[in-house]
Amino acid sequence: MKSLYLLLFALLIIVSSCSTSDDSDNQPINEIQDLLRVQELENESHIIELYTSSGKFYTGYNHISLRIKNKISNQFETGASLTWMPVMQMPTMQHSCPKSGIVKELGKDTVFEGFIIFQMTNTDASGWSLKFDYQVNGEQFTVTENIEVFQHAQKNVTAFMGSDNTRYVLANIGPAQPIIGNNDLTLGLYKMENMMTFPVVINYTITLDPRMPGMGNHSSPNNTDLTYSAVDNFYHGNLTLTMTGYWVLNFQLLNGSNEVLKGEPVTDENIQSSLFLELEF
Ligand SMILES: [Cu+2]
Repeated sequence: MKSLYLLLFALLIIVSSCSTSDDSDNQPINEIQDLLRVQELENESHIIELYTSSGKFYTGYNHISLRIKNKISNQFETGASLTWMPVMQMPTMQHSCPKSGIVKELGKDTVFEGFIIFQMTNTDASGWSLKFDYQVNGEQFTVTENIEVFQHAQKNVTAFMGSDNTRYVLANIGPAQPIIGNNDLTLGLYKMENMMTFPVVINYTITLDPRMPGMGNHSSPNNTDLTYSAVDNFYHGNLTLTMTGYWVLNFQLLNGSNEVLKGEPVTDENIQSSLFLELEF
């Protein structure tokens, strides 16, 4: 009887250890954890899956992850080089918007990443299309489809004309999750060179004056002007938020010669700069 128990016990160990090792061997590594699928773009060869943290595209900065599924092998491509072109069709013309290149996500086998900054959209989310040109194993592919871009609740991006007669796009990149205290305010600044080209503007200065219009338009201490960083091609400064709620981030844009291109100081008479973004947390 005792030996029977021993035998059962031994079998139990073998079965459980087998199933454990099976589980870990077959467990697919979920490379898109915490992301939601926005859309798929399909041609004869591939399905390109687009992901964001919200599952939607919004006006402003969108960090986008994507995978390329091979329709014959049903596998995700691990090696590819991609470019993309977002285009908005307006009644009389079309234009693009600021965007990054597309690179392989660090530490991932099948996921690529980049960002797009949509500076506008139609109220029904229509108007934009997204085109990919990409290369897999030396072969060239392309795919284009309409995408939906929804209006963000806050003004998190602004397109404006500077006193130098240049059109600019300024966008809030981060913090994604603002906190009470010090925040690394990160902004993207781009020049509209033409309808399709939006290069990064370097070595300008963006002054910062955050205000709470709902509370006597008070500001906060220890804010710093934003300066350009060649590390990530964004502008950084300290944003102090003393409480939760609705804030207006008032800016002035200064060029390399410290000439003001857009925006005014906030005073008792002028409660808001003409160059501003909104933030609510
Ligand atoms: Cu447009």
